[in-house]
This record gives sequence, C-alpha cells and structure tokens, in this order.
Amino acid sequence: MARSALLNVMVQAALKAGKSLSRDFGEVQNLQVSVKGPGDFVSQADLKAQKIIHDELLKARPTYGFLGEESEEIKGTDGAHRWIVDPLDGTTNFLHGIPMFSVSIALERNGEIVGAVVFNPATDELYTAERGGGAFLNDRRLRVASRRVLSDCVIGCGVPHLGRGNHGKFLVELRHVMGEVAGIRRIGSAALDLAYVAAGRFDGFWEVGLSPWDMAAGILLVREAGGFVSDFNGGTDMLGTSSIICGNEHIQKALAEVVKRPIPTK
Ligand code: 2AM
Ligand code: CA
Ligand code: CA
Ligand code: CA
Repeated sequence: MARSALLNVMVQAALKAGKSLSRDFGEVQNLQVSVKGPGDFVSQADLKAQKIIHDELLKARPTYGFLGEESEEIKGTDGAHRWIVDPLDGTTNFLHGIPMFSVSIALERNGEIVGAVVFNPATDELYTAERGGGAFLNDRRLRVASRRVLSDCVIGCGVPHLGRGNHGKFLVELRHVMGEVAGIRRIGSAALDLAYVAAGRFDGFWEVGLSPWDMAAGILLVREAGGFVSDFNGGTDMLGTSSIICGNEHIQKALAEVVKRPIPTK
C-alpha cells in the first residue's frame, strides 16, 4: 500500500490526536466537560485533539481551509482544498468509558472528498483511503460485504438524541428495517459505522442529521471499498442534506427502499 505524502500527513495527525485521546480516556473522570446543547457534550479531550490535528495539517498545508467540529470554519487562501475534521467522533461513548470512538479527517478538493483517515485509538484500527487508490484497514485492503439480500444483513444506524432529530420518523424507519434484516447495530460514532461498512462488518448503514465532519472521511472509505453511498433523496449531496444510506450496490438500493417506505396510515 503506497500512501501519498498528503495522506501521510493526515495519518500522522490522526495518530497524534489518538495518543492524546487515549491518555485522556484513561482519566476520563478528571476531564472538564461543557454542554453545547441538550445531550450534546464537549470535553477538554475533544478540544485538545482538534488543536493537535489543526496544527499538524496547517503546518503541512498552511493555505488549505479547515472545517472542524469544535471551531468556526477557517477559509483558506487556497479555495480548492479544505480539511474536514471530527477530532473525537463518539464523545458520548468516550465520556462513558466505552472504547468506541474515532478521529475522522477528510480532505476535500474542488468539492470532492479525495483523502480519508478514520482512527480508533482504543483498538488501534486505522482506516485510510485515497480517491482511486482503494480503502485499507491498517495494511489490509478493504472490500464491502457481498451479501445480496437484506434478510442476511447486519445494518448499522444512528439514533436521534435528546434535542435532535425527528424521533417519530426514526421509529418508523427502524420498524421497517427491523422487519427485513438479520440485525441492527448502533455504535455511536458515525465515522466508525462507515468504516465498518467499508470493512464488510456492517452490510449497510443509514442515518439522518449528521454533520459533514461525521461522514466526510467515511464516505470515501465506503466508496473506495466498492460500496455505494447516497443521500435520502437518492442523490449524492450527503454533506448538504445531512443524510446517508450506504452498502454494496444491492443492499444500498434495498435499504433505501425500506428506510423511505411511507409512514403507515393505520
Ligand atoms: P460526536 O460524538 O462527534 O458529537 C452518532 O450517531 C453521531 O451523532 C456521532 O457522529 C456523534 O458525533 C453525533 N452526535 C452524538 N450526540 C450528538 C448531539 N447531541 N448533537 C449532535 N451530534 C451528536
Ligand atoms: Ca460533538
Ligand atoms: Ca461527530
Ligand atoms: Ca466530535
């Protein structure tokens, strides 16, 4: 697996932030936590990790723009390139001592995602992809699962939280999907959910209400592992519509059909 210099910069930033997160995860009870909104927390660990990533990326490419969850967007002088970063995806898990969280870094060029890194420091799993170059878990090339019928499938999803999302609409989606698939899982880190689809662990995934930093890197991982990704309108404006449905060619289509079934009238 040959990584470009730019992907290496992203990997180094993710590993360095991961080290900081691992240290903080060991002493999670001592972390300062503030509340951004209902059910929405940010800790010192998120902020430290974002600063590390910002500094590493901007040191390598000072002119690129930077969109990170924990700060205002920085417009670069290079209008073509932008980093899209979630320094800690799965803060709720992290703060509860659940080792399912990740660092997510994507590089966008002229509006297209061309580089991706998702790193889970607790399991040392590093997912990488470059456009046209395939997706990898550490050194292993990834391929999405090949199951063709929903009844064989394990599907990941997100669950709307306190103060966020249309809970009623989600329950309808869940009821429809539940009736068709072998199992449903919820990790609590959308970046990891998408990495799991790329790795063939999940056959598919859907969620509504995500931010660009939750999914930018994961979208490229899934595509480069041979998967299909759409938004809830059947288009490819996932970042603009905050919605995503993915899987292999067959499962993506079948899952989209089930998720979007109309609300029963009786
Ligand atoms: P976060 O941990 O970076 O905030 C899980 O389905 C996804 O939703 C994760 O990407 C998580 O990202 C995000 N999330 C969890 N709780 C949230 C909240 N209260 N507000 C906004 N996003 C949230
Ligand atoms: Ca957050
Ligand atoms: Ca997130
Ligand atoms: Ca986050």
